[in-house]
Amino acid sequence: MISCKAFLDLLSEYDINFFAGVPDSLLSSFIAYLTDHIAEKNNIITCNEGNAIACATGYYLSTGKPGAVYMQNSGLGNCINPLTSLADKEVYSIPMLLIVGWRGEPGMKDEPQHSKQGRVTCGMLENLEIPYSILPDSIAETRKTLKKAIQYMGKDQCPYALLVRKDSFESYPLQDTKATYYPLKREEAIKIVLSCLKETDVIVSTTGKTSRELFELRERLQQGHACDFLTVGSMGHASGIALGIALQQPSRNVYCFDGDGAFIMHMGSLTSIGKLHPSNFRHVVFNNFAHESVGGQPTAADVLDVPAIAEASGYETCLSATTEAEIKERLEVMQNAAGPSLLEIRINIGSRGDLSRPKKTPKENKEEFMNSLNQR
Ligand SMILES: Cc1ncc(C[n+]2csc(CCOP(=O)(O)OP(=O)(O)O)c2C)c(N)n1
Repeated sequence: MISCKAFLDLLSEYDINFFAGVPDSLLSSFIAYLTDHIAEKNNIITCNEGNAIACATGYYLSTGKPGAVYMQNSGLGNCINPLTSLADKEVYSIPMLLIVGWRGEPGMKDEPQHSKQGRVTCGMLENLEIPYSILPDSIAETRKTLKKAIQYMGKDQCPYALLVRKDSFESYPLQDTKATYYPLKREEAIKIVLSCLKETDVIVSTTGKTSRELFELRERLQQGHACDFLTVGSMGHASGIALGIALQQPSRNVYCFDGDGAFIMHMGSLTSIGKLHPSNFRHVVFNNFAHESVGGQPTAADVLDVPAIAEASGYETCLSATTEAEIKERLEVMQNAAGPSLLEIRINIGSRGDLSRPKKTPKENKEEFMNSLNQR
């Protein structure tokens, strides 16, 4: 294991002082350390990983120095286009250090949504012609690896990747949690929303702890899981999935349970929802202003007016709530109005330490869900 401070000091020795990216659980200590020690201007937590490649490109164009982009390997998909058509040496040739959390590394036990990505990560980098090394577990070896990366970026003027295995960094808990003081946590808020839904209402829930909590609550309430589609991967796409369902199943109410980080990651989805305008589409955004599932690093939600964004995108009813009474009252308003509609629920960060993971496989979830929509 290496210390976050030692790694950051080493990057600084090599004149890498700019960071952009989306948090990842394997990198959570290092990103927490950056969040606490680097000014926001030089550590941009971006909406998605492609945007981080763009920010690092802008940094390089204006300083002549490579920056670093951090991400989970699942974020590689979000940045293939800017990697091939912007940073690549056959296009603008922009050096940058990619720091990639290697979820699903072959031989390591991980969740189904990470296994495939873990297996193809090296192949993806090879196809993209991006050279890479695995981050060593001592700072002396890391120094040698970084030297090689810097030399490569200097000579070939293009991205170089460092793959980061599980437990590579010593633990560092985020200090600057930008504490909020709302009455509810996500799990409590989900429970209240569930109490206001009909048995036949469909839920498409987002990546991370939202889906895990929904699964556990359904178990505890003995409600079954057939109407819930748990989007365990593909962060930011729950609303698009819900749109696809809502348009084909106009007699069912379709709820998207989103997180602020996921909502922001593919906020463009709102334009399709506003334009296609399904009356049965109901968006619930559990806004804790953070990427809580992977370490609690802040999102940009503190400067956003989520209901106003939805309204400007063509949604009909757009509301915000913080208390149980407000949630119940505003959900009723939404349920009696034509959609698409959105309820932002402002919540406190936090979740149970013993939260488990869905016991059903994604394919079992899909089969049961399609049965409930009479498609099997
Ligand atoms: C493309 C992609 N990038 C990053 C991740 C890692 N990741 C999983 S959950 C999560 C945080 C989600 O934040 P938010 O939607 O605000 O929900 P919260 O965890 O706060 O409930 C992140 C960054 C991912 N799964 N996929």
